[in-house]
Amino acid sequence: MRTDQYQGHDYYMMDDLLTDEHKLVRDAARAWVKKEVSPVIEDAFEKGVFPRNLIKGLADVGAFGPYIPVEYGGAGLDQISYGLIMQELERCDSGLRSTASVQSSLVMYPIWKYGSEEQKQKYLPKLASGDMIGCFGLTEPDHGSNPAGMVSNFKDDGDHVILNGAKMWISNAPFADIAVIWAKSEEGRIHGMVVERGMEGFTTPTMHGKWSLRASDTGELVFDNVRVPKANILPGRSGLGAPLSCLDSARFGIAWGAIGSALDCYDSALRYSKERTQFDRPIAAFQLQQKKLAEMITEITKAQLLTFRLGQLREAGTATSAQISMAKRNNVDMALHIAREARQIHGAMGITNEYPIMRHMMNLESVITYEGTHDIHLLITGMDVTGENAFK
Ligand code: TGC
Ligand code: FAD
Repeated sequence: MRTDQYQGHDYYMMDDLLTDEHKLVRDAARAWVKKEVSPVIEDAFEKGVFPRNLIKGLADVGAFGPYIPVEYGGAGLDQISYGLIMQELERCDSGLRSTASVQSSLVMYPIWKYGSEEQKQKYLPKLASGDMIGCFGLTEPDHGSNPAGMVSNFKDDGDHVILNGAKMWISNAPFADIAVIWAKSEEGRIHGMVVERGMEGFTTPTMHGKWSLRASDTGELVFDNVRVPKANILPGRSGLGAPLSCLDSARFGIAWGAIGSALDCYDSALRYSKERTQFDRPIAAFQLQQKKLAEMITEITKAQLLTFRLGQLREAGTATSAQISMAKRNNVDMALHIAREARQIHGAMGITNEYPIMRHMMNLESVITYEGTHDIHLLITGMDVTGENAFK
């Protein structure tokens, strides 16, 4: 196992734009990742399991609900701090960031934004401390990019509802204590509700066979006449806009996270190119390798600038969904391209687990698909600039 030598790369002095708190939060997350996660991540990835013993550490570095107010157990930080934590986690592994972004933006966020005061008090502090883990069920076997077509549904039954249907590809499902899920009422309106492990008829089978995001557990959510108390329905908002607003928050985190993967690939490639000698020269001295490295740091720097500005807009409450889509799409694609280039710089060594490159590359194949595919985000930008809907 190699030592994690990563130090960060800041070509345009972005650190000058950060506050002391931002740097403190980022450096704490980085130090924890290096000490606790880097030594075990390759093994977890190979075994295909999320290392659950990391949950407490994730909570301690503020990765669960960074921007949720302190009164609900969150860290009360701003959006840029949230982004920086996601960047540090994904610098190590996208699966680690996934666990944190699902917990923060897809479970805590909807409860905080749309939950009753009782729901907030009941769930948020435990989610923030990692004593409870949540998952988010929107995607169904036949409805991925088009969640509006979902068939999961519930019927009125006095002070309960009866929930039926199935969700697929759900991060953290196999071990989550609760699931924030989205289903249609008898009137066909989409509502969110909290389904708890142990409710009769609720099962969470694990999905196997992934070549990507292996250090994250993925599963199904199956609802077979589950009696859910009406008190578990999120009262604050219904309609597709409710889950999509949670995606805005998670996609924002992914835009930052993808920069982390790219930085790690660049960092490894730069170091390797200086160490590896061929034809009596370090390969870093060859123009073709310099082209790759120069383009990598250029693209990373552009993504850092785009994402920092997005963080300012998000903090001001003025970032649009389309702006978030642009950053998610650009940064994940940028990171995947850099991973492929970095793999080549490492030659044959690039395909081994001695280096993080192939793991990042495989992970990014999920990241470019989940939270809205590369195509869907392009269509969101296309619709925003033309006013024409090319989805349907
Ligand atoms: P459309 O008619 O455009 O919109 C329906 C309503 O929603 C509003 N809206 C939004 N609100 C907040 N944020 C957004 N980003 C929003 N986008 C749309 C919209 O204004 C409208 O409101 P109202 O009041 O008029 O009803 O909806 P559509 O059915 O045409 O779909 C649009 C489309 C395709 C962009 C949307 O369905 C979409 O984004 N699809 C992609 C699905 C997706 O991203 N799924 C992700 C599942 S979760 C996941 O992947 C977690 S991975 C976790 C991890 O491990 O990190
Ligand atoms: P489809 O929607 O079937 O798309 C297939 C292809 O068709 C794509 O290339 C797509 O871009 C293209 N396409 C679709 N519609 C159009 C169109 N209108 N125009 C042009 N092209 C189009 N979901 C959750 O709800 N919760 C989770 O926690 C979660 N975690 C995930 C974890 C992993 C590891 C993965 C891989 C997925 C996860 N997902 C989760 C699901 C994810 O959000 C979906 O996979 C994603 O939204 C795409 O849906 P799909 O896979 O059904 O692809």
